[in-house]
Amino acid sequence: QPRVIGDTLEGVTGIMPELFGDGAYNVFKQIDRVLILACGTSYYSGLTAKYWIESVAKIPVNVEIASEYRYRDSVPHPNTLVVTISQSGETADTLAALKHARSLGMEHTLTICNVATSAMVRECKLAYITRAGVEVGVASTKAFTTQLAALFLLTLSLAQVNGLLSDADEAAHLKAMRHLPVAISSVLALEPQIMAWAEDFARKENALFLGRGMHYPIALEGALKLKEISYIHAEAYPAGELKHGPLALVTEEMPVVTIAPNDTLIEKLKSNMQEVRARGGQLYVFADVDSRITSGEGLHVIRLPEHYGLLSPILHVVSLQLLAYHAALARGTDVDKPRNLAKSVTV
Ligand code: F1P
Repeated sequence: QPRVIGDTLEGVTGIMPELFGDGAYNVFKQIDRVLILACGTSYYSGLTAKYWIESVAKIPVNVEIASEYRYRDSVPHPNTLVVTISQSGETADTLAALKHARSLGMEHTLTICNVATSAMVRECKLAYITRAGVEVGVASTKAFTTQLAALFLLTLSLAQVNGLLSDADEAAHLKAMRHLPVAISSVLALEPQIMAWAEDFARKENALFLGRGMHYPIALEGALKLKEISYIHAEAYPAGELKHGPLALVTEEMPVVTIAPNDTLIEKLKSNMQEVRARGGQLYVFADVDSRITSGEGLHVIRLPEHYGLLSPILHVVSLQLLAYHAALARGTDVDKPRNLAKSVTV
């Protein structure tokens, strides 16, 4: 992942709409809404981008599960940038959703895709080709992190066109992005600790994942990875939603993975963690270097080495991918070819 993120950012010397193709400036200037269409893991990268685009570029974003979108009477908005996200670029549901959006009169289309020759790239006017290379396994991993890198560039480009990105901000964001390969390498170095946790998970049949804000989609992706490759039933919730139902599931048998970077939501998250502890649930917390959370009875903590601000989802998801991977290995499932799944779903 450090290498493919570096490759994806190769040649990016500044933030500019043209990173997404000729004519992107004119399109970005016209649009005042974003509609993201994707399936599976790619849908979760879209959900993460919603947090980024709304907070940095101040443009409202709607993220739709592509397999459902065309079955709803949605209200089209002409000045919408339709963004499809797809590792393969061949996912039938995402292509059908794109065509449906166009049939409703939304003509500004952009894809974030890994395959330059794919149907998705041919169908969209604008494109950013990530450089994830071929995924060895069926479950998306490096495709997800490179999609996020591309979506962050999109966020900054939209902000720039809207006059919301100062030169100093641009330089700071680019510096942080270029440091991602090093930062991801230091997350990968946590593998022995994550492996020890995975041994516990491998003996369970259920797990909960909690996140808040832009780490909620990362919790969803962590739960999906665990389901896909280890077949452990996992659900993800925004941590504040616990008390509205899922808390009923928490017992001593329930591992609860919590993504807890030291951001503005940390105090709220700590009180959600307390709700779990009070019911005897086992907390497995991915904190970061600054989070003031220490291990104790029923509370296990791994610290990511750097606090990474807006790009923190890209680091945190790698730790969750490793957790799923080692839980699957410990259970003896085939991590590359999960039962019943196909690499690209073209029907
Ligand atoms: C979408 C997706 C993947 C998942 C699996 C099935 O594919 O749901 O996220 O890992 O491979 O397809 P894509 O549109 O991103 O190629």
